[in-house]
Amino acid sequence: MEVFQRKFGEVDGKNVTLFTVKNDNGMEVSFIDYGCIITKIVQPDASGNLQNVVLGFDSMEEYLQFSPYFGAVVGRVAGRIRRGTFELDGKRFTLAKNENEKNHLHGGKKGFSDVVWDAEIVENEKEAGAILRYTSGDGEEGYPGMLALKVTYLLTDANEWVVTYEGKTDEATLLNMTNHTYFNLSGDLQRDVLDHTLKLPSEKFLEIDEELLPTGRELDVEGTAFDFREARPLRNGANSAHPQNKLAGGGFDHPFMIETRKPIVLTDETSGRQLTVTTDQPCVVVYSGNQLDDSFDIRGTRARKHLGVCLETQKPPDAIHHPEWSSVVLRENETYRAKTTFSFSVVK
Ligand code: FUC
Repeated sequence: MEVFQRKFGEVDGKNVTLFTVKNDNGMEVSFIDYGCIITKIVQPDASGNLQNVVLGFDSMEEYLQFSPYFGAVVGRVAGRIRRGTFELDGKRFTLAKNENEKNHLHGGKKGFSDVVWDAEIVENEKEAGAILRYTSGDGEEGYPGMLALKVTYLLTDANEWVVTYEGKTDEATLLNMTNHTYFNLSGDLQRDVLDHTLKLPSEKFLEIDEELLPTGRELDVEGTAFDFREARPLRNGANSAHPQNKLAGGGFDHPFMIETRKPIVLTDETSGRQLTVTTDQPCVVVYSGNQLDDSFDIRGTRARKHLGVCLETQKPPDAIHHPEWSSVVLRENETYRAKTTFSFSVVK
């Protein structure tokens, strides 16, 4: 399989390159080396119609102006860190507070989503994509340690988009990366994602507060709109009177504790498109695009609430303040590794 590349734009005096990889089934994934942003995923529907199933833009300017982390890799730490501060080995660190000058969100003011990575193309018989590398300096956004990062994107001929993350540090630091792609499997931006169904191997989700940060309580999904053990439409959560759905802005902005390697399945019955996500991570943040508004256009269509859904596989947000959850501390003798596979198919 082959990777095509062309100039996409410029940022900070650097060229940004767009990479496109296609397989024999008509599937196509495009990404740029800025923020490792997935700009487009083209997938056939049940009748073979090829359409884009993710939210993204065609110009660098739009990514710089509007993007709510569309398609990007986020880090060092995905999600929010309360008050942008934490203690590690007896030392207090202060991070960039990029949400309401209160909390740290998705890596800060200039996180992994806002820098140009070095891309090395990978082309094999059955898969192709790129290895993207970035070195995050000691003190970047307030985090300790110099971090060497590697993100690998591969599209396979089995219609899988495989994402692997690796990180090494020279001093103890925090690392918890994810990809922030907004899916809309309908391929039609006239339709939102509320009729998509989701199936999730999760018995517990994390309660959030008004600042959308986990309170520390794990709640039972049983008897709530959070119970996705059987497939159900996202609309149930958008319409739900559950205080947690209301707090999230009408829908979901919640971490779910999941059994690793069990499939998370998103389906759009109308187009017949299905996405199956498998991960080695213990948590997925389901964000139903509640904060998307009509302040910008997405490829000619006005953006609006619920136009996409993110399935952010990771360790729990704000885990540094909750020792009972998986640790996001990375030490100098360790390698951070995470892998998530997005597998595209159709149901008749
Ligand atoms: C998600 C959410 C947020 C936010 C953002 C763009 O991960 O948790 O609330 O709005 O992404």
